[in-house]
Amino acid sequence: MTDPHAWFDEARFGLFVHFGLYAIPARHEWSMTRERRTVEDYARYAEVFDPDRFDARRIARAAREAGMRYAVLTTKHHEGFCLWDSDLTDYTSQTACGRDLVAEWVEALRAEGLRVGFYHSLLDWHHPDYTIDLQHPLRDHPDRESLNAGRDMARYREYLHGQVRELLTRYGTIDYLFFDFTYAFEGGKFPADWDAEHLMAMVRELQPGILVNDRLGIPGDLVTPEQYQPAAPMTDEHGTPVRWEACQTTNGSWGYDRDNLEFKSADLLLRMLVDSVAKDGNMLLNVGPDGRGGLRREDVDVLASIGDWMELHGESVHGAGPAEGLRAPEGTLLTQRGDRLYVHLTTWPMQHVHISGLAGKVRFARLLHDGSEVAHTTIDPEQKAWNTTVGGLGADVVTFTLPIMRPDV
Ligand code: FHN
Repeated sequence: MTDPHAWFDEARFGLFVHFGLYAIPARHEWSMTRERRTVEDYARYAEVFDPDRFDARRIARAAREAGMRYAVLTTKHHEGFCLWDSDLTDYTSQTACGRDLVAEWVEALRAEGLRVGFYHSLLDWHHPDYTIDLQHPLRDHPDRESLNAGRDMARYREYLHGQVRELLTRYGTIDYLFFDFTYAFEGGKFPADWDAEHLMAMVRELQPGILVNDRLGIPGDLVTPEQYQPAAPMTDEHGTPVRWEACQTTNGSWGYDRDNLEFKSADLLLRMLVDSVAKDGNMLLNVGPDGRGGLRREDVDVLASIGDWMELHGESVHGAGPAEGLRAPEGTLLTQRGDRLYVHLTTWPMQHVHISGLAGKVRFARLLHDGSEVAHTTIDPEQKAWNTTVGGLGADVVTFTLPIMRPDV
């Protein structure tokens, strides 16, 4: 039987999009709770929500051109504002501006040949029955206990399941569902708070081939390390390899954070992507559209730079995985696809790269970006090019330096 999630391993690279009312205060997608905003005060943003520059097709095209094969949109974040025309609340983009942004998202992704992903928050700081916990905007309220006495989490669970049902029955095949998130400790939320087992069963019944993450607090189809790169391929408690995806950001923020200009370079993000593939994982890279729904210039530029590299090197990422039985020295990442080994140097010029275990296995070494042979050459280091010395390809140890090249080099 074919693995319904094989597309995910082939894809290796996806786009994460955090968009909601929080793009208007433009400080953090947790503004509502960090600033202890009341529901009434925060809901004023819905009255001015007008994402005139939210262009799902433009976002999908930028993702495809960056070499991404799937994309995940926040259908609802913790603030509770819904980007689709839900029957269960008026706190939606449909009510605010007459647009079902989830519908626009799905149509755009399919038009660009991308797999469709939904992020859905389990937390909901707007809903009157969602119990006030340590993450809630009202957590310091003097009457928290009496306020909670009037809240019925069972009614919230019904709302949560009902909205997930809407999302999985109105927009055709959904490939990936990213629930977010369970914090199972005193004063937090446990899987039972979501009725996680029944919710997962419903998801599988409505969308049999869907990929679901691990943040319901019960086992899903993959694990999702957040804002760090695992040190090695990820395994479960028994040492069995597990599917995993690192979710990362371009600038450390998920939602639009106007004053945060600490953007990672395309080189660093590419190293993180190749690092994920070398450890048999994926990378989901986040951008946060601004208060009008437009992508910020820095995100557009970094996705375009990544796309330049992926145009020439994508075969070392898509459908690739760890190099079998080989170890890479510090500063070198190895990925493999079929009988092709890809040697990614993350620093150069380097004198030597020693990769043992290749005796007699290397038929030909060349640069991936232009197909040129890697031979005994010494190029003038002043040209900021690189030295290449290739040991006897039949030798026990193949020694060559192959910087990660980009068209502009
Ligand atoms: O609280 C959220 C956060 O805002 C963001 O959505 C990330 C993305 O994975 N998930 C939660 C923090 O783990």
